[in-house]
Amino acid sequence: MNILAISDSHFKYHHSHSEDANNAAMLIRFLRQSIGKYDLIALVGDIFDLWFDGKYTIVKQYFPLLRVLADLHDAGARLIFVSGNHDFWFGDFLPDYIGCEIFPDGVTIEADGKKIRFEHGDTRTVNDLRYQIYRRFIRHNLAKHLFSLLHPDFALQLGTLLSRSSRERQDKPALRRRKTRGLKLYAQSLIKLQQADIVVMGHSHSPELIPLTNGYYANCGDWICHHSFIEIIAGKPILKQYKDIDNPSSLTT
Ligand SMILES: [Mn+2]
Repeated sequence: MNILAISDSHFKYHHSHSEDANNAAMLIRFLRQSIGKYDLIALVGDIFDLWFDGKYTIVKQYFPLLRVLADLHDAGARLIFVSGNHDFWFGDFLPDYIGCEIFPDGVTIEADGKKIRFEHGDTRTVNDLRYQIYRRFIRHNLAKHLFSLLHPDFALQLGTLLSRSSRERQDKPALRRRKTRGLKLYAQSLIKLQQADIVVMGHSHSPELIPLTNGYYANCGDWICHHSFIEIIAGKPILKQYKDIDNPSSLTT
């Protein structure tokens, strides 16, 4: 079985920097080149920088990404989407119109005799109680319902303000690294308990493939700095970086 896992592209509806637009275009090109190559594609959270879909509405700026996801699905790939800390308010759009299965807290898949766990990782950081409380509140159905009562254009702006303020509170790199150490520890414990052979996560934005006793911890990295992804071919994980031949400047990174 050929599996692709990506995370943390933070695809935006509004590009405030030219880098955002470049990263978005690169992701679309990569996914377009992936059509027909994979049996399973795992989207391991924070694919969208902010997601919501209403009873009658979606964010039209996401159409290029949604279209390629639909094409991947139509070409035979099973699509699984694990919620991140930026994309979790999913309505029926992704499952009903794209054919994406949604897993709010992660999922374990069996393939080629391996148990593969996909999880974003935001609940596995260490010393992060404040975020865990915020997460409970923001994922609550009441918060989602109140948001859905707003005009979508206004809701989107409000959501952007909220996520911007949470970004401004973001930790310095050293503290972030200490917190995301929890992801590898979690992977180690799952493998020890024989609940997984390969644990694929995101969230840290650090691409990693670490062999452990009886398994692997794999982190997809991101599509902001690294343009990295994990392939699992016949049960063997590989960490790769996309080299964008249509955009030669990306080859120097
Ligand atoms: Mn995240």
